[in-house]
Amino acid sequence: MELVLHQFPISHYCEKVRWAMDYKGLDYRLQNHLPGLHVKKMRQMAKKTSVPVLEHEGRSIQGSASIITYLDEQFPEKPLTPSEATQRSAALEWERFCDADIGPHVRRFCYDTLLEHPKLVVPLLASGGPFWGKPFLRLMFPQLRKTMRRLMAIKEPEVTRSREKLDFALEKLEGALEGKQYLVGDRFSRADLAAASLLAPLFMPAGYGLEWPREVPSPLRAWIDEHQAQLAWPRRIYEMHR
Ligand SMILES: N[C@@H](CCC(=O)N[C@@H](CS)C(=O)NCC(=O)O)C(=O)O
Repeated sequence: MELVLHQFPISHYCEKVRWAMDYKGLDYRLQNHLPGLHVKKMRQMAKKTSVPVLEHEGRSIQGSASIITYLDEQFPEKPLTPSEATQRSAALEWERFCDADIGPHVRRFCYDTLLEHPKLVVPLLASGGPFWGKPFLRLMFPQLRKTMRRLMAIKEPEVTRSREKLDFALEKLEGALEGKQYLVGDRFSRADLAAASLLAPLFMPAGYGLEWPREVPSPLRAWIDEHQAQLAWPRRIYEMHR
């Protein structure tokens, strides 16, 4: 039966699942939602309002980590979860860290700059949606920006805290890798996939499937420029596995 991924093209948690499904070579359909207008549909399908949600054989699985576990159970070829117990828990622990300590901070940090540039951010938010999505979000933008800033606490001192969290996370990754190619063992796993996809908005890889802005304004631009060396590893993971 058909696999349907409910998603926002801009969402890095959705990219995590897109990548997992592409890596496994699965056939699936993307159901894109407009941020804000997704709430009702998600509530009908799952407990929370967040995307990604995967629909398959009458089941709805919400949350990128649960979806990857489900995919590995249902489609065991090209596993993303290591089979050996110690490596398996290490990979799951890395993924938990990336989901909690990278994903929300990348999002807050990026939106803090992008929400001040409606011409850049509206096309990203409306990407892949209905033809009226862009004019609709443009019209609603002042309210949308206010709501997004409130829901994701995109304000000081939280933005500064997120920047510190990202600095810490990049150092932690660097320390764990120490010249190795992968976070767990000697093969690509959900640990690397989680880290690279959740950091991806900071280096904007083509494989993500979003038309990234040509110019990124500062302070985001300045931070990205300063962190090029630390972003080289996730960039390479994209080049090799996406
Ligand atoms: N831990 C969740 C996080 C998902 C998440 O934060 N999704 C955001 C988009 S990046 C979302 O749907 N926000 C709107 C909402 O929660 O209603 C996962 O791994 O899937």
